[in-house]
Amino acid sequence: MRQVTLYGAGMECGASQRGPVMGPAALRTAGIVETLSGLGHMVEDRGDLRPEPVAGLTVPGRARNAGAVAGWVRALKAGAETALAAGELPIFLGGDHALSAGTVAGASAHAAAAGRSLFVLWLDAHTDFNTFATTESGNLHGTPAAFFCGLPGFEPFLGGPLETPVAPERVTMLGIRSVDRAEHDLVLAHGLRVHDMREIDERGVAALLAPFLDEAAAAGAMLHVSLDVDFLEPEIAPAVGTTVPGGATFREAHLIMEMLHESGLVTSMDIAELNPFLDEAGRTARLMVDLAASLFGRRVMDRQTRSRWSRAA
Ligand code: 6HN
Ligand code: MN
Ligand code: MN
Ligand code: MN
Repeated sequence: MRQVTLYGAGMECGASQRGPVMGPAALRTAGIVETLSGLGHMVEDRGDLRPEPVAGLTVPGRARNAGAVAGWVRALKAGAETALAAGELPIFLGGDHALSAGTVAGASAHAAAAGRSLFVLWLDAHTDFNTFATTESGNLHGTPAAFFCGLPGFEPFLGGPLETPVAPERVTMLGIRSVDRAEHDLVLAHGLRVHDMREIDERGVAALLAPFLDEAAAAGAMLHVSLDVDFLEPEIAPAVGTTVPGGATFREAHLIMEMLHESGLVTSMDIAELNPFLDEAGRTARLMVDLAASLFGRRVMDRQTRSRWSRAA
């Protein structure tokens, strides 16, 4: 049983299309509170966060809505730190993926204060590793991973440098199938563990995820999971503005969630990029809630074998 708290983060200033503002409402309508409560957790919906006002910010180059995004990043960083310090397991309901700049920064600040390391599992079609200098689109939802890994040039987000960057070798990305050219070179140079769809096809999600979870468990680490709707195959998850064909299947996604539950390691989570304006009668929102249910312990059969993770729930 976990103390789970939900925070709406209906930002869309980091994306190119309108609609993610409705993401938190759609996840609530799809029953996220009732579903997680029904699995035996203490669930509290804390409502929607609000961006902090950020004035007088000028940013050279292409980046769009930097001031508005910075306001959200600051509010989300504070929200994540407060929730984790209170011993809660926060789930942030997006909202575009720039929200993770704040949530992961908050989780890494908390982990550093607690003397623990932070591991990040990034489930996405994209690496979101652009910087203010490399972004081609200007959409800041393409940048959060570069920010929380401490790449330079992100001072507008917090009004100064990020003090507790995440070590790139503690970041595993799964589902990748769209990376910009400059972004690609940055990802390789910084040593993130990026598993593209081809690698999933060849080796399977379990073989890719298990060693990462083993390592996090051995380190006594915290684990943040960031789930972008476009990680999934668009045929099963159409409600996102940045669909890319060839995504993770229903079963691959559930298996990842089931392994995460079994690991007992997850300490915070984002559900990002849901755009209900593009959904088909709520089916993507319901799928996201079902995936969260798997992460929080829904299963068909109790396992007969012992978990491979010592801290298993
Ligand atoms: N997301 N690499 C593209 C860009 O605009 O920088 C796509 C970003 C997608 C962002 O999926 O959260
Ligand atoms: Mn993303
Ligand atoms: Mn994406
Ligand atoms: Mn990208």
